[in-house]
Amino acid sequence: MFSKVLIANRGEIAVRVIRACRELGIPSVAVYSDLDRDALHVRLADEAYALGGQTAAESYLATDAILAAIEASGADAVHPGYGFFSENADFARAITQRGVTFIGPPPSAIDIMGDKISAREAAEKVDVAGVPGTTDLLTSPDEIVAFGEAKGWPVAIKAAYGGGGRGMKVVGSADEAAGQLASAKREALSYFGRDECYMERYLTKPRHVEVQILADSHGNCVYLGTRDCSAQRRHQKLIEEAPAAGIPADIITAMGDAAVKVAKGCDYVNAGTVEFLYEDGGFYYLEMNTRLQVEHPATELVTGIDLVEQQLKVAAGEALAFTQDDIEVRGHAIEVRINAEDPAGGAFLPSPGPITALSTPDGFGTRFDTGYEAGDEISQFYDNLIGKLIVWGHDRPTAIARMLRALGELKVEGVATTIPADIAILQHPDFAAIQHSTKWVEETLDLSMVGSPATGGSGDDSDVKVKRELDVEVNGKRFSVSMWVPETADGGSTAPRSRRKSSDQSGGSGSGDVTVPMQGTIVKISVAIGDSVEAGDPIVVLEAMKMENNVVAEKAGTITEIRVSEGDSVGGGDVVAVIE
Ligand code: MV4
Repeated sequence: MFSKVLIANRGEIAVRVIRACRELGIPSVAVYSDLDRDALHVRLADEAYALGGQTAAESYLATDAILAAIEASGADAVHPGYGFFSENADFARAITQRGVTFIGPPPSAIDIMGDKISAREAAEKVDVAGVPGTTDLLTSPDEIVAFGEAKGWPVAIKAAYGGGGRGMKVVGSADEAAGQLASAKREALSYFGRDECYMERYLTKPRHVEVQILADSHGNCVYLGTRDCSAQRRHQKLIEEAPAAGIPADIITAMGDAAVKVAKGCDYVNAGTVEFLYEDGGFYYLEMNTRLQVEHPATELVTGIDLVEQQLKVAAGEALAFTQDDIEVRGHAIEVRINAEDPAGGAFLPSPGPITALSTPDGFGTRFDTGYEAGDEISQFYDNLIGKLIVWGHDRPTAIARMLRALGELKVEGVATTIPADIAILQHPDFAAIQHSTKWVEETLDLSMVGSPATGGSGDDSDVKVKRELDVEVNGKRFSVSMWVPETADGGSTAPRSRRKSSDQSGGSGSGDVTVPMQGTIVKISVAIGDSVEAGDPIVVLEAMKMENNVVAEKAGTITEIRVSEGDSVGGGDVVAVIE
């Protein structure tokens, strides 16, 4: 086993890995940016080294600073967590050359799965079917028309060197083929620097079902059941569950076998996830994620297998201590991601800032993984995951009820969170009946009743009110009351500042200048000059804090100016469009 493990990450996943190391008796080393000097992962690790810098690029992605920390600490292995260096084959090679173990897959497996066409070919080679389509690069819209007429519409055009759903275009009929192909190529070029595209049949109501696998360096590979991650918006998962419910046992077995074949086909070692689309009883391979995923705890709760412990053991060269027959999926687990985002009206605007109060749920079958404590700040420079609430129940309805109970106990103050949207999903009859698909949150779920937390009524900033909780006792009985008091009425206010500017959907008197709330990249322009818009209509999509955000109109009117193009970088406060 390793003598010291450096965790090249931050937040809840760094804490998760540090805990696994401690349980195995392995000293852990944290690294930290200037903003994370007092972060939980730094306090929990046995040693910690400064990387310097604030943004991810200046700190957790600064190869030289990480290599220096490895050198200084004498760590003999690095756990990359997820994101950052976790799927970076060059980083894995660089540390391996220094005699340090990368707690992850072989770099060659990362390379194969990092490129969509080679990932599709890797599955074809082991007879695992993707969505019907081609691995040939598209050269003309005529190919799309021929495919659509033969196999049926719609057809999806995907970027060969893309990922994460970016650059995917849907062609509904022959007359859209040329326009959508041109648009797909343009987007692929601007995001990925290459414009090659291929096509597949487009599935209109798929579920996102993924299989957790675990492989050692002795040729053993097992699957640890499925997860359903269909409850997502703009490719950000909101709720994940294990197992994927309502799928016949023989299909689950076939998916598991397919996942193991794909993993073995690329000589995989480590925990990994093979993604499928599931529709009308059929499943289609999509891609493989060559890392530990955010939603891994859902699998841990139904299998009893500690995935980080297993990652450390297989990276150290140990053989798996169990076979496929030993693995049993018991009961049902649900994970809810608690993000610092304001879901008011379905907008999901990032809500960075200090967490003024954090009180986490507990009780039977309840787990909360976080990297924050009250007083810590969610920085705009990193992802906005505050924590993950994971529950286990003996069946799915029990797990849903337990999650709703636990969410009721969870209190996060100072930042807006996704909790109201999570509750709306968990209480929805479609979710209970497993009638949701990957499109469901965006197309069916109604979040118009979800308001911003801790903001007062209408008006300008001079009468901003904040919510105050107060306990009172009346005739010996305890009551909790909420009061909305002017923000300025108490100097020691720790309540959040109003986010009205970006979240108020009701008013029509806002500014005609459409500004972005923070630095990021414009990934989509949703309007054209001359369009008439209502207050609350999406104008552009801004990618910031690793997620896509709708920037909405503050007032109704006509678009007279658009000052940005897709792919442009913008700073907080920049005007991107004008409404008159
Ligand atoms: C698809 C699809 C339907 N048909 N491919 C989006 C992300 C990328 N990794 C693959 N994605 C999709 N590919 C075909 N042929 C629907 C999606 C999709 C999706 C997939 C998984 C999870 C969420 C999704 C949300 C929208 C679309």
